[in-house]
Amino acid sequence: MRFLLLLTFLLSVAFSADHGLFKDCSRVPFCTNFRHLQLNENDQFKAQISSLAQDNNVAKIALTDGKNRQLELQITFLQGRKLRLKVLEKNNPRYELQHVLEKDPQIISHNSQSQSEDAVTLVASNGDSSKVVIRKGPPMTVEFYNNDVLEVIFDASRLVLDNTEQSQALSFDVSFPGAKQLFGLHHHATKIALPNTADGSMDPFKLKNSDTAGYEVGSPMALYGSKPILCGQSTTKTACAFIHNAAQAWVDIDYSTQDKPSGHFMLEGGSLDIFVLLGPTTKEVVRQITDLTGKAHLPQLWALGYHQSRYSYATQSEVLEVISRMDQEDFPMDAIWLDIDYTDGKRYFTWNRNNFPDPVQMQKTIASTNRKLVSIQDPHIKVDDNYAVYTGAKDRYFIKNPNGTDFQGDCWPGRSSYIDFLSDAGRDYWASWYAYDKFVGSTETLAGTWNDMNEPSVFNAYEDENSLPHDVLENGNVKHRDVMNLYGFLQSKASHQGLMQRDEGKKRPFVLSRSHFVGSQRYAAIWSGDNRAEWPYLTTSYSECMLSNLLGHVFCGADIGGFDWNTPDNLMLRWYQAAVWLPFFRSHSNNNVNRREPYMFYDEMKVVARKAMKTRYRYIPVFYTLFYLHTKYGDPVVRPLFYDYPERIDDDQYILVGSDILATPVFQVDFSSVDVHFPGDNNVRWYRADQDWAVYYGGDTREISAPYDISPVFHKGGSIIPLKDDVKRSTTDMIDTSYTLYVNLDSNGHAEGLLYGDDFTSFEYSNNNKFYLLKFTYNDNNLKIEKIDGDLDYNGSFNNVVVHRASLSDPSEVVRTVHNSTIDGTSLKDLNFGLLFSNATSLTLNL
Ligand code: NBV
Repeated sequence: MRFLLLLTFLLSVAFSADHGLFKDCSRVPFCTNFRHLQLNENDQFKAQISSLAQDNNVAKIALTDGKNRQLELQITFLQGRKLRLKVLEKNNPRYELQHVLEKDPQIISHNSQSQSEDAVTLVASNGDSSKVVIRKGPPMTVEFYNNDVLEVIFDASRLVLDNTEQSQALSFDVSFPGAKQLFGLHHHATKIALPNTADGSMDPFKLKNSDTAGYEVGSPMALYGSKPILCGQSTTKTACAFIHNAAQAWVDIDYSTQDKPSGHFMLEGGSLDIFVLLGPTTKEVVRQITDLTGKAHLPQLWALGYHQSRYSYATQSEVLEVISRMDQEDFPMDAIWLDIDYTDGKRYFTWNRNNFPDPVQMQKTIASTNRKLVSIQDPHIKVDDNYAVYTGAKDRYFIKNPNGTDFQGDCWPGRSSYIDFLSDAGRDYWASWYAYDKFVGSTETLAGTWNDMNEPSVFNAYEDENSLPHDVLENGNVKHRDVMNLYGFLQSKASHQGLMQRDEGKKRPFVLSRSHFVGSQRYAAIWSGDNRAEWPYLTTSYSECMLSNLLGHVFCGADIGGFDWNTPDNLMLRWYQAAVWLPFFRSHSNNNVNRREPYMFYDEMKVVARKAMKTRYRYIPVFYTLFYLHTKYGDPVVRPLFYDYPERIDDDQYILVGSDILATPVFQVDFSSVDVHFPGDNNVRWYRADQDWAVYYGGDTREISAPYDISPVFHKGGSIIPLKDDVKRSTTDMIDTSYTLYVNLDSNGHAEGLLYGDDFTSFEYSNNNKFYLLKFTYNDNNLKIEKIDGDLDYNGSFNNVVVHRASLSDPSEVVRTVHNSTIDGTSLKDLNFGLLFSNATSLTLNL
């Protein structure tokens, strides 16, 4: 027993993050200085209200402190209840972030409404409901209102902008009056509701993209990506502050003034530039974020299927063997992945020809099974004068030391230099390597790229937390310090460009990136890096991905089973069941753990994993439709409960896929049921879709049975959900299979739903309107099917229509009617969309 305890202790020490390497706030001078800073009145800035001037719709006000230091506050009103606040210095040019915003924000005009010596009120002049009040202070404050409700306050109680040779660090505070929870600051392995840190019980949340091997659940330490957006939420409103700055940041969360939770921001450099988003609902703040920073384009359909990966499939025959074993054992799958060992000595864009003698032939075989291949391309380039990727970039496209020479550090290939993605030429150079004639041996079956280690990771840089030194230069003269969190974003941008060029804009690129920033959704999917085979990592994968969705990055997932360690059988099954509902669905594992392709499981486990994987494939039309809605409105694909039910904060173990599917997987060892507290009021119905179609009502709490082979999922009353029940070996094989419509009636006997489709591959949907969006509406035994958007007549067809309703006499009973042959004289099987819409835009069937 003692030995076991010792072993567990040693293992957890060995596999926790290296706290000597990764600095806490006390070891980072600007964080220590700012964290406990109290400014006396003389050092606090006040606003010179009378100096208010208008310059092209930008309101400008001078700020001064008791020492006569001068700053300028700028406020701009933007379309759709968004505002921008900047604070500028006269003689201290700071780096202004590029690339992150999708386009220039649309400025709207405003008026100053009332002005005294102590305050001025600015209101949007186009009927937009935003209002700003700047109060003199000290400390000066800027209050942001929507419809006269105070939502966000920027305050200068600890406003500091260092202006010395050594430091351009800055600090400021943002609070959210009335908020019940603060959320944001992705990426950390924590629950969505951020805990208090300002009392010193834990470190502030750190945002500094790092290769945090052995990261710990519940810790504020930095992980691979950074999204400096902090939001406050209550039952009546949600608002956010998006800090448009990619330098290292630390944020203390303070709930001590209960009516005004706040974030104390401490940044290492860059400018003070904040977008204030006034919601007022969670749905609207998400739209405001994606309006500024862009939406993902649709993935190709295959990317929503199951991905099988491992560090590393070592040979070409092993790759083909995995696919054929998956087929033999009836596990659906869409892509197989190649990790770093497929290369010639970690030289990306090359092959180890001993192990992969004929990559083209291998890809032909993969293609013949309707599967795709994804391979890894990391940003560190081996210093080797016989390696063309290196020689082409040497002295031109690499990040530079302050003395102008190429920076070199150690990574997988040994000595390496790092592509300078901040420069246009560096990105163009990287992109050019994806061309078929340059990445020799690649074909169109190599359909996606995987960018790892792109924080970036530098093994021999202990002082710099194993990443690039602060003073290396990008794009000529930009200090890495000022763009520290942007490297992965920019690599994704370049890789995306590469695939676009390679495929002449005809195919939607698939890029998976470990590192990311706000806006990365435009280029890449993300995963949560090197998690491990323990239950808390499964739970946190939900929090991380739902939060990422709220901050605009919808295509996310986590390594199924946990990257490190061998996975206990019960955890493995629960992981498959839960991962079904995250947008990116990939099994991946480290090179020192047991093989874990699902055909390696024992028989009973295989049955359960197969069932979970097939569930995913059945629901792919739902995911695809939600991705389309994201491209259009910027909405999340998966959501925490509070997105639709604002009172349900801190419920991270539930997931909503769209608004109509509620999944409640098991996250605890040995549990065979889950207590589900159904969302909504008593009128809201939830039909259990994985089993018996029992009906449950909003507000009720029920113990839902979930033995090891069952993972509960519910369809909301009022929804119509199109599924593909006939699962085949890949999404490609399922393109022409028919849909079953699941009609789930609400208390008024009504239901509706959407189905989106296109060619599942190209940009024809966005370039030429080649898609269809169908709307299904059920009322009074009539099912209406109409095309509400798009110019494509796709020949999809229906199979069954299944209607669920709660019985009138006993509302706990469900009446289920399956229409599987002919409705209204029309054979369902023959009811294909093409015919349906060649003469009319809608059809109504009497059920
Ligand atoms: O490329 C190897 C791995 C990869 O499998 C994993 O997914 C990444 O997160 N990579 C990290 C490098 C080091 C792993 C120990």
